[in-house]
Amino acid sequence: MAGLGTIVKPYYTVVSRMSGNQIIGGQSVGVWYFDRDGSNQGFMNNRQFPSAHLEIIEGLPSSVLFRNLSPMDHTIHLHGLDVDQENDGVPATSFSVPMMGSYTYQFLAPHAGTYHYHCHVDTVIHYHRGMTGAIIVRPSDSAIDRAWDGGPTFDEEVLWHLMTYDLNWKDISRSGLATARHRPGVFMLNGFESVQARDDLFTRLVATVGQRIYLRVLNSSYQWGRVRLAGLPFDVVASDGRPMRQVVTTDSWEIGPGERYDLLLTPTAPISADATVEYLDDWTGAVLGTAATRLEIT
Ligand SMILES: [Cu+2]
Repeated sequence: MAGLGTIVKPYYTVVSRMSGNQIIGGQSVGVWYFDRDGSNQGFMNNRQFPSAHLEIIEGLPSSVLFRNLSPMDHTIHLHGLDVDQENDGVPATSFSVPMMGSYTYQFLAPHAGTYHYHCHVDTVIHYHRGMTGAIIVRPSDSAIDRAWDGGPTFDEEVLWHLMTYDLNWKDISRSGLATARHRPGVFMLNGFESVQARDDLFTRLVATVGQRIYLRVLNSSYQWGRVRLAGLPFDVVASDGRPMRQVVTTDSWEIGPGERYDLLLTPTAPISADATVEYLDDWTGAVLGTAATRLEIT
């Protein structure tokens, strides 16, 4: 079924929480995250890492009422969206929202596509702790089975949040010497390592032959991520919220930190295999670790 199970609407209440807990790399890790409409949950309403995703509508005035219920300053930076300074959530050029404060970020999204939001206060740490989420801008008629007005349609839709984690950073609250280098030991998809990601309803790719799977990929890690769909060819149709000038057909695609790509897969034969993200060392290109989920085509 197309759609990610969220109501598409132009306004949200987003609440910051620093009281989350999730098992990461076999350890119980205190995570910080944004929830949607006071749900007390982050990604897909069943985990607290990464943050909840939002789905808004192209061309409609949109707003995110941010309530900071945590004991530190935070912001919401609308990464890739065309917003003015007041609503960009970068403390150095506007302001941050203090404990128990609130602010309504207002903006208009003129292009359907896959976007990103995150806290911009001491970004290195707040982001790594989990204050990062996706924003999907739906076409002007709010359709959940079409990428943009006049764009490709699809039968299944999946959102992949690429993330890595350095357990040495888990108790750090402020960036400094200890965070000068990120050495990830945990490699995830949507906040899960392979063992959980393989069967996660919101992560695995399941369809029948001939159906079109639309895969939105947001790289929230500090490394490049290389996506492979078990060797099957797919189309790269959009980049950072805009259609590709020319669609690229490939079996492997590399995505940098903060980037978004939309991939369209139309399997022509049954297959049961792993779809993978390989996380790459910036300097050498070596594979540091892999996250995998199931690709099941019947
Ligand atoms: Cu923050």
